[in-house]
Amino acid sequence: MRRAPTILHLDMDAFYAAAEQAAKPSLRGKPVVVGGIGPRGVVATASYEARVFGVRSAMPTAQARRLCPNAAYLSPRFTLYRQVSDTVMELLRALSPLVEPLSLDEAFVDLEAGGVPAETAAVRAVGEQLRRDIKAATGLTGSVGLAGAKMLAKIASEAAKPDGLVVIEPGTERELLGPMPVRTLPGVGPATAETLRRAGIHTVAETAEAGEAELVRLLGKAHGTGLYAMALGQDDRPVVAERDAKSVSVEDTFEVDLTDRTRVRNEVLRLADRCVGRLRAAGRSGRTVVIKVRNYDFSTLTRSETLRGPTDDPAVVREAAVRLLETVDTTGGVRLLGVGVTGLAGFTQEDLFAQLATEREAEEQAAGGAAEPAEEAAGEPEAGVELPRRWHPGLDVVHEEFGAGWVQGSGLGRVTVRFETPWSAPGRVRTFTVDDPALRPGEPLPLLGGPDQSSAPAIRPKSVSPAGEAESEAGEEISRR
Ligand code: TTP
Ligand code: MG
Ligand code: MG
Repeated sequence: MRRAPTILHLDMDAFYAAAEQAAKPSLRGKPVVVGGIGPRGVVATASYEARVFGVRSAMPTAQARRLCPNAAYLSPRFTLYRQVSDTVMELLRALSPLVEPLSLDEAFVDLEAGGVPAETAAVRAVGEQLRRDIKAATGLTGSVGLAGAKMLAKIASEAAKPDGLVVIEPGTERELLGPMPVRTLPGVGPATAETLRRAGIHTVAETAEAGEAELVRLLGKAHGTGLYAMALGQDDRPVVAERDAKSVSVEDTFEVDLTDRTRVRNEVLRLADRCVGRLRAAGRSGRTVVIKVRNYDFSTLTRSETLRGPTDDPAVVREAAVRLLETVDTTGGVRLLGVGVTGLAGFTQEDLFAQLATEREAEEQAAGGAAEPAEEAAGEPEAGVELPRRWHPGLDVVHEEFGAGWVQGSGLGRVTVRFETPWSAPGRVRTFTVDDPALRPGEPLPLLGGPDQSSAPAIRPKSVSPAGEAESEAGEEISRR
């Protein structure tokens, strides 16, 4: 534990949904749900306006539609989110060499390693300035937590949401954590919480009072000891720059052992996507794909496969992970699954081109299933009918006469488009036939900028486009590695 709150945790507010609201003026202040829009799709996230109705991440989209029928339901546009993420991560890297991205919208920063004086006033000023810089550079808001430990910094940013900053002064953490539900602590899922509840333990304070021996008796050695330390606010994990890391991996423990083979496979696919998300957030690629399987009896094994070259392609990592899974007997039940990529390299030029080529494809695929990528592409209202193009709601289009807009909906051979841009007033809706030759798919527009940039797509191949400001930064980033 540090004596000053020099660990910063940043998390963007309602990230995908906020990016969509910034891009689509007619949706500002309205409920927006981003995710798989098909019948088996899952919610990736919901704007705060939609959360009021109970819509949450990972909820089936069908359930969200029942709770909040008037929300806009949009397919994700990962190209845009990655672009915003890159901008945010660059701002963080300007604060310290020790930045640990956890996902596209979230990272730890070690401010002490960045030379910020170890005093509350100084770190608070840096956190507030960062929030202003993020707003200015992206148009979006993020929340900041500052504390002397990673766990506490993350709890602080959660408490700061939305659009806020919270500092936990070292020395006050036990008092602050005490009344919080035990679920607040990392690693406490519904099953652990239930075990603790049956033992009369509901809050963090009660967890600490129970004592280490009792927690070990209830939860086993590793989990019990770890939980006790966290209940005391003790967490000395360092911030690790992903750039220096040798591997990136993600894993999940399941409340109930998984026995269904399809479910196991879907979880592995989901983990592969999450792993690639972290890999990309760090601007890295890797050569070896690893899976980890812990069986019902706690026996744990890993399998790995080394590719011909480094990759950050979700399809390649998914395929390798599934191939590896096929070599493992999971019939007894699986407690934990993990997917990792090791042998990390920075981006090579070759990777970049390969990435650009597959990006469209991956988005097409993801647009149907989003948070549940294992699902097949969404059934459109007119599924079964041969369509010349698929117009997913939320995606960018350009019309020869009316200019840039986005798909509001499609069905029965028609597509409705709202013509507006991030810097325009809310726009009008027009309807076309799905094969209207004047209508074609567009590129994400920059969230900030203005009419003078309206012809410039937000994303261009970084290494070949003329140097706009964002691209020249990215170019330097690549050559540094
Ligand atoms: P989060 O930071 O967990 O959520 P959020 O940014 O939408 O909202 P907030 O932080 O204000 O509570 O996740 C970041 C993005 O990751 C989110 O916008 C969409 C995506 N995501 C999924 O696709 N599936 C999920 O289950 C979760 C939790 C997030
Ligand atoms: Mg977030
Ligand atoms: Mg997050």
